[in-house]
Amino acid sequence: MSPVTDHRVSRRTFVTWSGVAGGSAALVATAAHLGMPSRATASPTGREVDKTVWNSCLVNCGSRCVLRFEVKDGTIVRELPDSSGTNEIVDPQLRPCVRGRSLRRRVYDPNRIKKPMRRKPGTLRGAGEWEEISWDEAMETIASEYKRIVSTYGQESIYNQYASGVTGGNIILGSWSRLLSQMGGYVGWYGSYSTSQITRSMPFMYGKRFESNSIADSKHSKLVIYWGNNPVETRMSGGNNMWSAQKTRADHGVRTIVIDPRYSDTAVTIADEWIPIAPGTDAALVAALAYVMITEDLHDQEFLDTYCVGFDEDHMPDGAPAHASYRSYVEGLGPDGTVKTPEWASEITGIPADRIRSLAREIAEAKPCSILQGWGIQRQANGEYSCRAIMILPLLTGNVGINGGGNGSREGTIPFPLARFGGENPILTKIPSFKWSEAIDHGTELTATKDGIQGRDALETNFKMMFNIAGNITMNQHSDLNATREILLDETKCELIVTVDTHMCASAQYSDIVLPSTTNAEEVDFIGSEYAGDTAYAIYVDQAIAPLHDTKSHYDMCTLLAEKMGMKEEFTEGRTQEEWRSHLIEETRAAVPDLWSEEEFREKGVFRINNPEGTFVANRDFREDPSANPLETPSGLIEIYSQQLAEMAEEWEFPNPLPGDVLIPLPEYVPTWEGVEEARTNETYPLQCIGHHFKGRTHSSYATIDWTVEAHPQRIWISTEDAAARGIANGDLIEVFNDRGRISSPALVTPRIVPGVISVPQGAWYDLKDGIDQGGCINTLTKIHASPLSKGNPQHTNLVQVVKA
Ligand SMILES: Nc1nc2c(c(=O)[nH]1)N[C@H]1C(S)=C(S)[C@@H](COP(=O)(O)OP(=O)(O)OC[C@H]3O[C@@H](n4cnc5c(=O)[nH]c(N)nc54)[C@H](O)[C@@H]3O)O[C@H]1N2
Ligand SMILES: Nc1nc2c(c(=O)[nH]1)N[C@H]1C(S)=C(S)[C@@H](COP(=O)(O)OP(=O)(O)OC[C@H]3O[C@@H](n4cnc5c(=O)[nH]c(N)nc54)[C@H](O)[C@@H]3O)O[C@H]1N2
Ligand code: SF4
Ligand SMILES: [Mo]
Repeated sequence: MSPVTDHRVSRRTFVTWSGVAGGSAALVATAAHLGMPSRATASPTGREVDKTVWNSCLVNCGSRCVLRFEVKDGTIVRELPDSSGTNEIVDPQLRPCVRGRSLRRRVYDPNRIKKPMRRKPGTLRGAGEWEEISWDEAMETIASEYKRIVSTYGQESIYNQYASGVTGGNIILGSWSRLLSQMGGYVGWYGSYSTSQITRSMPFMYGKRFESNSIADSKHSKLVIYWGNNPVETRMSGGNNMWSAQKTRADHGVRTIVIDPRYSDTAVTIADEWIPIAPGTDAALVAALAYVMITEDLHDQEFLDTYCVGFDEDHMPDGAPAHASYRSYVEGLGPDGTVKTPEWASEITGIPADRIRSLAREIAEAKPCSILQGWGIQRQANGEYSCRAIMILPLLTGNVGINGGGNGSREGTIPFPLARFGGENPILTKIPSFKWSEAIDHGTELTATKDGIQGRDALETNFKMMFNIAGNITMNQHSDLNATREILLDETKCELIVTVDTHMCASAQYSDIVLPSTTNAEEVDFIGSEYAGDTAYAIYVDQAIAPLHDTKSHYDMCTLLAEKMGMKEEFTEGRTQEEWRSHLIEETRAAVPDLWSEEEFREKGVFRINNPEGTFVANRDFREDPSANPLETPSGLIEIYSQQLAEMAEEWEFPNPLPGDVLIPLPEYVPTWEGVEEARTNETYPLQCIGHHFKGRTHSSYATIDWTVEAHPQRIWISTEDAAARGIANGDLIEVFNDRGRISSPALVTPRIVPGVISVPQGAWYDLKDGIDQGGCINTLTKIHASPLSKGNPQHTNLVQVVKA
C-alpha cells in the first residue's frame, strides 16, 4: 500500500480540526487585514522627520515592493509601506511583507560586513580568519590577480556566479556584469536555479517559454488550480500576486484547488480543497486525468486537431514512429504497454482513484479552467517532464488563449519597458547555472552533449577565478554543500573567490576577498516591476542615508576597480550613479512618453501602467489565428510529442546514468533516482525531502535578522504519522540525514504535509560543526546530479531519514 494513500483532506475538515476560522470568513479577514487605507498621502506617523524617501525591496522573491524611509538626523527612524495605488486587483498598493518591513533591521544589523577583508594567508577557506584591508589594497589585489589568472589560464577561466541578492536592482544589479564584460568577459550561465527545467523544456512544446494568464484573469474562471504553486508564500504582496489571488477569490468566489505535498498557505487561505500528492509524481496524475477524459469523451478533440501535434496517431510529426502519440501512451498502446488508469496513478501519487476520476470530470467541465503551475514541481529530477505534462491539461480542455483559461504554465504579467544598465559579455561560452562546481573541479571534461555546455563543444579551461556578487549560491544555495566544500577547500582549483555582500553568509566565509556592500537604503537606482500581474511599474529608488561603515555601492566599487584596470572612463562614461539614474529615466521615456520628470518621480515614487486590456491572457493571438500567428515550433503548433527532442536524444550522452536520465519526446511520468518508488523500498532513507520557499527569508537573505527569525523560525515539516513513528514531538530537535550529510533543526509536527515526505524550508544558513550542519540548510542533503535536459538543479528530489536528536 502506498504510504500516502487517502490523505486528501478537504479544507473545511482541516480548518475545523485545527481550530482556525474557516470558509470565507477567514478569507475576508485576510483581505480586510491587508486592506489598508488607500491613497494615503500624509505620513501616518505624524512624526517630525527630515525627509521621507522612496525606495524598494530588491531581494529575489519575484515581488518588487515599495518601501519608504523616514529619516531624521541621518538615521532611518521608520519604514513605511506604499501609499500609492488602491485596493483594486489591478492598480494595487505595492505593500511589503515581513521581510521588506524588516529592512531597517538589516541596514543597522551589527553583523553587517563593515570593511574590505582578505582571508589570512596560510588559513583554510571557511576557517573564519580574516584581516581588514583598505579598498585600495583590495582592488589592487583583485586587479593584479585577475591579470595573472587571465594570462595564465585564459579569459574563460573567469566565472561570474549566479547570484540573485539584488535581482530587483538596475544599476545595482548591472554594475559588476558591465565592468567584467568590459574587462574582457567571463563564462556566463543559462537557465537559473529558479526555472532551469521549465525554461528549457517548454520551448519544445510552445517554441519558447510563455507564462500563463495573470491571476486576476481567473475571475473569469469556473475553476482555478494552483498546482504546486504557492503565491501566498512566494509572491507575498508587492508584485501583487498574493493580493490578486486573495482578492480574486474573495470578490469572485471562484472554486479553487491546490495540488501540493504540503497544505501550503495558499491552500489555507484561498483553496476549497487541498489534494496532497507525492513529490515528483504529477505527470502520473496528468496521464490518469487524460485517461478519464479520453475514455469518457470529455476532451476537446477539435482544439487538439486545430492547435496541436502529437496528441493522437492521426496528428504526428514526420519521422515519429507508430504508437508514439500521447493518446497511445495513455491507452497503453505505446512501448510501456501500461494503461494509465486512475488506479495506476493512485499507487504512484497517493491520491485516491475515485478522486482522480472526479477531478478529471471537474477540470473538463469547468469552462473555462485556469491551471497555474509553480516551479517547485520542475526543480526535480523529472521536473522537465512534470511541467510539460501539466500543460497538456489545458490542451485536452481547449483552455489556451482565452479569458479564464491559460496554458498551464505559471501566472503571467505585463512588463514595464525599463531601460537597463549593464554591458554585453563578449564571451559566448555558457554553462548551465548548476554546473559551476563541476567546472571548477573538472571543467575541461564538461561537454555540450553531456553537460549542456553552450557556445563550445567543451570548456577550454577549469574555472580559476570566481566573482560572487550579492549571492549565496557558492556555499548555501547550490547542492551537496559538504562535497562542494571539499572542492573549495582546495585553493589550487579555484584560485581566487571574490564576494560582495552585506552579510558574512556561508559563501563569503568560503571566499578569499570580501567587499562590504551598501544596502539599497544607502544608494540610488531606477527599477521596474517583475511578476506584477496586471500592473507594471517603475520605482524611484532614493538614498535614505549615507553608506554606513566602510561600505560602498556596487557602482562605486566597480569604478575603483575600473580605475585600477585603466578603464574608468569606459565604465562610467563620465557619470555618477545619480547621473546614470537620470539617464535611465530619460532612456525609458522613449518607450513610455508620459513618464514623469525626475522631480515628479522623487516626490511620487511609483509610476504605474495598468493593463489597458484589464487582465493578461497568454497566447491569445495564436488562439485567434494560428496560421497568422504560428508558434516558433517546427510545426508552428503546440507540440505534445517533440520530434526535436527525439532527435536530440540520439546525440545526448548519459555516462553512468541513474534512473530518470532519459530524453524522451513525450511528457511521460518518469520514475527517477531518489523518487517515490525508491522511497518505498529504501529502508535506510525512506522519506522524500523537499524544501519550500519560506516566508521568513528570501532564500538565505534575511536569515539572521531578528524580526524575521522571530516571526518565522526555521522548522522542518514532518507529518504527524512519521513523527509519531519516530517518537518526535512538535518542537523537538531532530536530525535529518543521508549519505551526503546531516542537518539539525526543530521539528514542525503537522498534518499539513503528506506522510512519507518532509520539507525543510530552503535558505537556512549552512553552519557545519562536528560534522552536522547546525544551521539546518537543506543543501547539505541535496545531490549534484543535473536533470537530464536542462542540466538544472533537482533540489527537491532527495531521500533522507529523520531521527530525534
Ligand atoms: N535546496 C534548494 N536550494 C535552492 C532552492 C530551492 O528551492 N531548494 N532555490 C533556488 C533558487 S530558486 C534560487 S533563485 C537560489 C537563490 O540563491 P541566491 O541567489 O544565492 O540568493 P540568496 O540566498 O538570497 O543570496 C543573496 C545574497 O545577497 C546578499 N544581499 C542581499 N541584499 C544585498 C545588497 O543590497 N547588496 C549586496 N551586495 N548583497 C546583498 C544576501 O546577504 C545574500 O547573501 O537558490 C536556489 N537554491
Ligand atoms: N517568501 C519567499 N518567497 C519567494 C522566495 C523565497 O525564498 N521566499 N524565492 C523566490 C524565488 S527566487 C523563486 S524561484 C520562487 C520559487 O517558487 P516555487 O518554485 O513555486 O516555490 P517552491 O516553494 O519551491 O514550490 C512551490 C510549491 O510546490 C510544492 N511542491 C514541491 N514539489 C512538488 C511536486 O512534486 N508536485 C507538486 N504538485 N508540488 C510540489 C511545494 O510544497 C511548494 O508549496 O519563489 C520566490 N518567492
Ligand atoms: S521580500 Fe518580496 S514580498 Fe517581501 S517586501 Fe521584499 S519584494 Fe516585497
Ligand atoms: Mo529563484
